Amino acid sequence: MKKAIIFGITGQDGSYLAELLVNKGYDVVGITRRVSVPTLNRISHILPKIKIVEGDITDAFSVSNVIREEEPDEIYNLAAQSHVGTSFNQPSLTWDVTAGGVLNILEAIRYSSRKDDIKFYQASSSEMFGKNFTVINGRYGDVKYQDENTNFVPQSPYAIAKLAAHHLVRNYREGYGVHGSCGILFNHESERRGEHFVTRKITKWIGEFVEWSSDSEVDNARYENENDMVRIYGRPLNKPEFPKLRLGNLDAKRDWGHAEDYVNAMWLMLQEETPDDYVIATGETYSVRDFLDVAFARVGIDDWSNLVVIDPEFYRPAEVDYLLGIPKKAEKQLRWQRYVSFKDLANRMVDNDVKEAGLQRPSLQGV
Ligand code: NDP
Ligand code: GDR
Repeated sequence: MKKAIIFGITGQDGSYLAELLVNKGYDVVGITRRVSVPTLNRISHILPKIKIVEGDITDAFSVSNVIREEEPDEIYNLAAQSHVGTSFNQPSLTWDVTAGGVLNILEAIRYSSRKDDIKFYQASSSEMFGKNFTVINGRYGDVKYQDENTNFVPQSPYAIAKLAAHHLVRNYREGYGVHGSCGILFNHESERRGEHFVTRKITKWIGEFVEWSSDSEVDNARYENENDMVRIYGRPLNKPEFPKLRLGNLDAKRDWGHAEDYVNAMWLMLQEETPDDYVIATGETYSVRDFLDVAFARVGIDDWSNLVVIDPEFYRPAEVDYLLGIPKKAEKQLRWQRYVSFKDLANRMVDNDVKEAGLQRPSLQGV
């Protein structure tokens, strides 16, 4: 039976990867950092089947200890300060975790007596391409895309830290023979996506808005007309208006897939004899505005313009305008493919958040 260590098991990808590996019969060891509130909710359903070890990726001793004691066959590093916007406000922390943490793992592998038995996966990012893309002249005009040959021009402290880590993996691969592969993953989302990333922020808001709207219908139905309310309460019962959805740049374009498809690519990379780097993406790009269109349409709202407010707070000092990844290398070499379309992704996320908002209703909880 193979054993895998996952750094970042409590995150979106960590939870899906842990499920995948458990289903494949792996012994899974997840590293979690000590925090004052529990962060295990995404993996609570598989906790009996995995082992949790406390550790922080910035602590070199805890990293090398766990690798020595657990003797893993595969190590997946998904741990990071992964929010691009936050990285502008906390660049130092982002650097320490997202770049320094990777160095700690690589050093532990380099000095391990089992160095040649360990395969390492690093979560690199399409953010490393930043504002760069490759252009080809297609039949219908120019096509802009990124693949393994596109140069990196990172646009944020997060992307710069990821790029440093990416080069460290290459350096340890070439210099010390570490079996390290990097997945250059484009944006991938899911029902488990963190609530501060734009897709989930949108679908979570929609869920709560739908719930609020249906609640006000109940309120309205309770009283046949305004006079009833005045008779009972002395005034019409106007619910406070639902706060608008506050967003930043709606024109940014991303290549969005589903996390479940993407964790499979991570595993496939580590089954290869030779370590390498792969772009994982859908080959399609949509703007934040497009995502809003699809997500609102799912709940029957065609015009969302009155529900969304542009708030400069959510603009970034430097933006990545355009991402469209070509995953040809992974499709050919790893036989990787994705199954969830952009529309299905948005619909699944909206359905989940509408359902979750409904479950929060006090009446349903019997509170
Ligand atoms: P999340 O933000 O959901 O998860 C990040 C994980 O890192 C969490 O488990 C978090 O733990 C953990 N972590 C943070 N700091 C530390 C630390 N100091 N020590 C140990 N663990 C730590 O990210 P995703 O699951 O979305 O992404 C996984 C990885 O892939 C990240 O590295 C991300 O940068 C990268 N990536 C993600 C993409 C995406 O679109 N999702 C695309 C490309 C790359 P805790 O729960 O305690 O906060
Ligand atoms: P990104 O994802 O920065 O691509 O990084 P995010 O969802 O944060 O932003 C995507 C785009 O939406 C714009 N945007 C907003 N973003 C957020 N978070 N909140 C808003 O209110 C908002 N309004 C507009 C952003 O400006 C941006 O253009 C994600 C992370 O998962 C990284 O860890 C990962 O490496 C990359 O994807 C690939």
